[in-house]
Amino acid sequence: MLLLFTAALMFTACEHSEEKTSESHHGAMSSMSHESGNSHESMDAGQHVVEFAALDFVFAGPPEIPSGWTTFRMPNRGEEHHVMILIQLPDGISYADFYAAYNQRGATGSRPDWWGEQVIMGGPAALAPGLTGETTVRLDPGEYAMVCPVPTADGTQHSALGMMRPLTVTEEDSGAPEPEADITMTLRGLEFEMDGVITPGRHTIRVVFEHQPEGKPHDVHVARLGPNQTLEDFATSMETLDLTDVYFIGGAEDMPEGYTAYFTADFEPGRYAFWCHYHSEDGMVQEFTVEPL
Ligand SMILES: [Cu+2]
Repeated sequence: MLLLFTAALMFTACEHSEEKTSESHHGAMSSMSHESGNSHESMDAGQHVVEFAALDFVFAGPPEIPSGWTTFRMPNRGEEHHVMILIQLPDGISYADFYAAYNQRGATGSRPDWWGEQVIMGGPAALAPGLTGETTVRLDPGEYAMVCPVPTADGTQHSALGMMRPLTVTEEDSGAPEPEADITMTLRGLEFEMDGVITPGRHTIRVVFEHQPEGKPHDVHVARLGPNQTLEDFATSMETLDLTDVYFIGGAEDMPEGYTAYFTADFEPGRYAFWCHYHSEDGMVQEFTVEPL
């Protein structure tokens, strides 16, 4: 789908010419969340969990998995933020075809007829180093590509550095049930519509993609805000794709209209932001607070 590469372009639009450090801010946040992020409990007994570790710059995990409800657990063992976008390839298109087309598109801008038939099927959203993301989606059998288009400081996409790989989803069904959630988020307009309150602790949030505007779908990334970081500061960082001062704890990458994803994250008391990749420029950035118990 074009979308991914629009996204990639957005990610690479900003060149970082200067080295920035923000030890106090980032250091404090990192130490804060490392412990809970390393939890290995899955969201729910009975889930089918597959683990793909995110490294700089590769996804380490199995080459094939069963179809059906699947929890993608992504420990970020790298030093940069990562995402995992699952792309279902059109019937008859292999990963080798996709890879060749991807490179050709990068080099010449041309793309094959089938390019627009790829379908983004979600996956774990932006995740800071040291944390473990868990996002559950239901996948049909087929050939997939797993991609991280997050840019390095010099603007190179992780996918170009090796963070792109094939995944075969087999006919065998995982048999796992749809997860249970204690909070539901509905995405249809420019608001993250919440049914339920996020309290301190671990939550599984159901994300209902009720309306996906053509060519510009909703997704949700959750960022923890620093003590002195305003929502405006955060929005500015994301506009310029300067990831130095941002700290994402997960979420759900976009899926087609009518689909549902689930993500699990650990929340400590504090201020957070929901951020939608394509609609942040339209104001789809929303602050919320997790109040201490
Ligand atoms: Cu990455």
